[in-house]
Amino acid sequence: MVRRDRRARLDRASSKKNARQRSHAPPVALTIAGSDSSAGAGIQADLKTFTALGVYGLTAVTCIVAEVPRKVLRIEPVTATMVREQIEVLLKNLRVGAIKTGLLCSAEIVSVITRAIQDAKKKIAGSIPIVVDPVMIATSGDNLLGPGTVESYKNKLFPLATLITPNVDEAGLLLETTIKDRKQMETAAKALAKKYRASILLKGGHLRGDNAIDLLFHRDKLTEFSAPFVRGVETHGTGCTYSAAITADLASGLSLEQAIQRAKKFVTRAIARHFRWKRDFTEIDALNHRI
Ligand code: PXL
Repeated sequence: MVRRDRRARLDRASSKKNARQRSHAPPVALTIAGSDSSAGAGIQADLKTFTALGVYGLTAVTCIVAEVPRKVLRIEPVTATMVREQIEVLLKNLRVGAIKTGLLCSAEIVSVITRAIQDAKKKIAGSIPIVVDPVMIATSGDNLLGPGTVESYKNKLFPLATLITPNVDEAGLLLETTIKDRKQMETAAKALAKKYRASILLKGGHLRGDNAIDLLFHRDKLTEFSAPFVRGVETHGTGCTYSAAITADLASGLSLEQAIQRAKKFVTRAIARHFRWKRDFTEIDALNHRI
């Protein structure tokens, strides 16, 4: 009898120990973005990046895109109510360490996201870093936004952002100018930071120099992040991957500069170690998110 009691006690202790060993609570990040059927950009790229960087990824889907890297066939938005409810239920039930936004499709969706984040912020002590990747035009050149969406970004979502991550084309569109060199990048990053009272990471990859140079304007200080430009690779999803990596690192508690430095290395490596499939006379590339 005594021996059986002892056995039961040992069993209970050992199953508690096993449960403790099995359970793990990694940092959590939320992406509010579109679905890319080819899985190189959008929520698919974000989730792969979060996982590679040790962060548990949550998603609120804004729209569904039928596409392959050089061709967008169709974009279908999710209803605004559905977007709001995905965000609300996640922010209510999980401790989200950082949020990123990607493709948001329409002015109405930008509005509901802004409201859902504002409402959550009122309830949560401390602030959640918010990374806004202002996705406007696909690498293929396709316009991805409905009418009035850019205005909605400017008036509603940007003022909530911790960091905004435009490439030179998006920054040019926002400032109604063209950005052709490093000097103009500097002026544009400062102008956007002043206008929206957020930190700006202006990505210079589209300028196609020997190095892919990005400029961070944060707390009145300019910092450069540079990596050798990887040529000859189709870079669909690079922007999503970069901003997702920054978000993952912020969720893990890194400072903004540290997060960008690590994310830049991650995205450069994902491009350099890309996948390539050949079929008939075409090639399809994809970033490699495995580290
Ligand atoms: O790379 C921009 C982008 C972001 N998100 C989704 C996309 C694309 C480009 O096509 O489809 C869902």
